[in-house]
Amino acid sequence: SNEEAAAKNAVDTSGPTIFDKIIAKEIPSDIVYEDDNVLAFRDINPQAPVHILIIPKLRDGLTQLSKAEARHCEILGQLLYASKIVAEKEGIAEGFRVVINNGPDACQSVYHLHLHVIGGRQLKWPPG
Ligand code: DGP
Repeated sequence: SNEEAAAKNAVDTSGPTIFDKIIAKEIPSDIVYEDDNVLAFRDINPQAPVHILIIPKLRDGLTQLSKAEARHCEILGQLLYASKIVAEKEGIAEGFRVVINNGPDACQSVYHLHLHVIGGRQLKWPPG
C-alpha cells in the first residue's frame, strides 16, 4: 500500500545524534557560549568566517522545528536570544543570519534542533 511505502521510506529521526556526544563532551567541539539550557559551538563545516551552531542541551522531542509544541516556547526563545549573545561575542552583531534547516527539503542533516549563526562576510540573498 501507499502507507506501507511511505513508512518504509520515512527516516527515523528519533535516535541519538552526534550532538549528544558534543553536549556530553565525549567528542571535542569549539564551544563559544554555554549556559544551563543551550550550547553554542563552531560548525565543523563553516560556510562563512563565523558559523556557529546553537542547540538545546535537552532535545526533548525537538528533533526539528516542525516538531515544536507549546512546551518548547521557552527554550525556543532562549535559543534565539543566545544567537544575539553569540553574534555580539563574535563581533558580528551589526550583520548576521540565523538559519534553521527543517527536514530533508531544507537539507537538515542532524535531527537535534539547531540554529546556524552565520556572518563575518557579506551574505547573499536569497540563499540556495
Ligand atoms: P543541518 O544541515 O542544518 O542539519 O546542519 C548540521 C550541521 O552540523 C552541519 O553544518 C555540520 C555540523 N556538524 C555535523 N557534525 C558535526 C560535528 O561533529 N561537530 C561540529 N562542530 N559540527 C558538526
